[in-house]
Amino acid sequence: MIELATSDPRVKTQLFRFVDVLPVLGSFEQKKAHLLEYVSRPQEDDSHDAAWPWSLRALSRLLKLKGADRLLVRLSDFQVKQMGKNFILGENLENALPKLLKKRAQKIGFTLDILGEGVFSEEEAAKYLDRYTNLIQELGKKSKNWIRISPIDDSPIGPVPPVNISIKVSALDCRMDPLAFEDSLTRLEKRLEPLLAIAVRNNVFINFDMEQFAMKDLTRELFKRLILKPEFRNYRHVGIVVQAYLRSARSDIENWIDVAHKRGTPFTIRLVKGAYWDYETIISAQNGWEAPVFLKKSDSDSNFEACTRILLEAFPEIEIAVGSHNLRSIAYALAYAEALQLPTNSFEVQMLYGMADPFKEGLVKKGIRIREYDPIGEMLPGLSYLVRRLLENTSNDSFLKQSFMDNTGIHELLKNPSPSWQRGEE
Ligand code: 2OP
Repeated sequence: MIELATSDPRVKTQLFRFVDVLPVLGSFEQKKAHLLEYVSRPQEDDSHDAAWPWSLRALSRLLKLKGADRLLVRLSDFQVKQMGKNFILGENLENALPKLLKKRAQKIGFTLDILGEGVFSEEEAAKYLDRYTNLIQELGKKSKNWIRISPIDDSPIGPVPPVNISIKVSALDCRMDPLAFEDSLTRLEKRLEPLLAIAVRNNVFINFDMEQFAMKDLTRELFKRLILKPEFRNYRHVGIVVQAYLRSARSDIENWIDVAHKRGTPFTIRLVKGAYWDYETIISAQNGWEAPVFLKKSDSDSNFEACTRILLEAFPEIEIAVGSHNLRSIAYALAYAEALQLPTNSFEVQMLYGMADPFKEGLVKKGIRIREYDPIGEMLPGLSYLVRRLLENTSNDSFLKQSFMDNTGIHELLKNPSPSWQRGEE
């Protein structure tokens, strides 16, 4: 499916539209009608039929054949569900737990995320808060009997909790709005305080995920206020994300270093490139704003390396989790840590479930602390997550596509991502 999507941008768009709507479709007729609509040339496309991608034309012809239509609808249903399974660990903790323990035995730690973001009602927000509370309590209790595994459960400055949970704060409040900054903060603080207290009691690591740029400052302020409270000030096992595709990433990191200084207890920063690039560029273009993200992939890659340097140099005041599937970015972090003579377990590398598995194995062999981001939940609340994964895996700039589909050579993959301003382009 991914190969089909990368064949033509129009195929990609139509396919994503179908994936996006499929989980809410019930009957065969509904599914067939939507599939037919998406494979057919849309009215706004002013070319002629022969110019419409052949794969979509072939599908549309098949869908009109009696008998073939049933088969095709079932096949696409199956394919989308399969694709979901590739990126979602399990529907609930019960079926995910054996997989998590197996991974731990292979020296791959986890951070568990409950799929769902940007909720629309208070009822839904309360449900997520409840689910996170139960998850922390249940896993915290169970993990007391787990054996410690090296290197994933150890860092030079102390033990690392075996249970690590990633939270998207937009799942916990339906009125989270940067324009109502203080109001949103007050509500979210009230919801997250008890959650953090339970995490502390159960020795569970809590990570705040980063979402759209519009929510960044709110999420940062929330995290900052919480971790500076007397009851959480000494708790090391909290973390937040910095997205290197943001032009503000470096100054945000400098701010975090000041916070760490003031706090006196380290916390973790997960450095990622960022998963909302398409969204950010489209929203800013639509509004006539300057994009908050770098427009060239090499600029994000190069900024990632600069941020890696700053964060590794800040150890042990701040701990870094390098979140990437890009061989060059990971290799850079490893090499820079070595140059600083930091022990190999002073940082971790994080990768998503279902992506770049051979790299995970390679890092385990090198004795690196590696953690997998494992989402649990159902397809419907997981759709945005799935679409982000599809976008990543089908982007022409994607390192994943280059490494695992295009057979790009190792020298090319490890090439220095020289930023465009050095080439006089920006
Ligand atoms: C995302 O949800 C992994 O947090 C990242 O796309």
